[in-house]
Amino acid sequence: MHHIKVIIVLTGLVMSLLGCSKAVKTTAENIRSIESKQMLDILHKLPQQKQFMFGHHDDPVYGIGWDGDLNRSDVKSVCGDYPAMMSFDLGRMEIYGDKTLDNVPLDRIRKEVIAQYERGGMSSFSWHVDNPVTGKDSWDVSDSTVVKSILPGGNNHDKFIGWLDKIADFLNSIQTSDGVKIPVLFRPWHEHTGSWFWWGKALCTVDEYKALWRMTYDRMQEKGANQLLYAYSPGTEPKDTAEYLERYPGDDIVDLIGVDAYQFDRDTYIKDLNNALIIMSQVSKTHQKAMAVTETGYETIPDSVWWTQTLIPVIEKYPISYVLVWRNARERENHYYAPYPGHSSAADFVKFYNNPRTLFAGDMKTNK
Ligand code: BMA
Repeated sequence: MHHIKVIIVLTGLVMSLLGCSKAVKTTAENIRSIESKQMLDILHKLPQQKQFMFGHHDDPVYGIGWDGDLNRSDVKSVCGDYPAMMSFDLGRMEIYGDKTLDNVPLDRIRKEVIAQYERGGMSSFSWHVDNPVTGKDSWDVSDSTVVKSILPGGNNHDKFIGWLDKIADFLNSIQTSDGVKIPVLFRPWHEHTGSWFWWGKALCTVDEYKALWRMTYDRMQEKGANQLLYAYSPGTEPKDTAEYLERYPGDDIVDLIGVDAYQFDRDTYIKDLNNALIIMSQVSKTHQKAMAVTETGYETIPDSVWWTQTLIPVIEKYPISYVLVWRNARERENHYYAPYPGHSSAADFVKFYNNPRTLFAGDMKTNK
């Protein structure tokens, strides 16, 4: 099974080397590192091959019944391989300096991103950043002037630039032994079409939100973090392309467009995810951006055939580069989105793994 996948991936690579695949246009091309452009090429190529990566948040750092073990992953324990895409969160590292809001040491994340790159996989970063005005968390929406106050000219601008610098310094420190900065997907200011984060829709104007992105991007560039690709990740609220793009910060900034969508009620999930993916397929085409299901899942997966009977039938219709499920919390009861050994959906997940369309880390080696 995985031989087939490797052949398909290899064929795609040869085709792009021969220049047979369509060139990816981006106005930002000259300000991305060689490695990040290679990563972007792969993100564009996979859907042309009708394949997508499977992703899992905080996959190799903790899971159900374990914390911090080396060479461990609930996904690997179930199917034998790591996800092709891993995501991590930078939240509260701007305060703690050495760990994230979910108590993951930054040194460990650095090691895992390097290991993931060396095995041919990819990593992505979200940022559940604290509220810089109140000192509370990302979910503190008590004040609707926070975004304005951190923009240029605002009272908290300098403080926030200091936070951005900490993010840039950390991402810049993730390097191979040859000193190459490892390309990663940066996905800040996510789910902004809802109003549960301090940068959400009801908490700032369209222009303020776009300026927040521009400031973030410009600071990262000033700090030399040209190994970053950028993902724009609304929720399922937008009903059409105009709404999806209402706060889009610009083609010169964004490399990948996404959606964060969780299942509560099955019919609603299927309908909302389809709607979002239809909209994104149009935007992806007209703006020439890669697209992905940047966060999804069904908490505790209380449906033993969810992977093959709900998730795959929806996503396989669209040109996504990856689908990523959220974390398997070790410190919170019933907050997990990937199976672990003995879970009722484990057998179905192995079927999902064996589907020729899904890519795990071992399928990506030829892409490096
Ligand atoms: C949320 C939850 C929180 C976590 C945050 C950042 O969706 O999982 O428990 O702190 O993501 O990882």
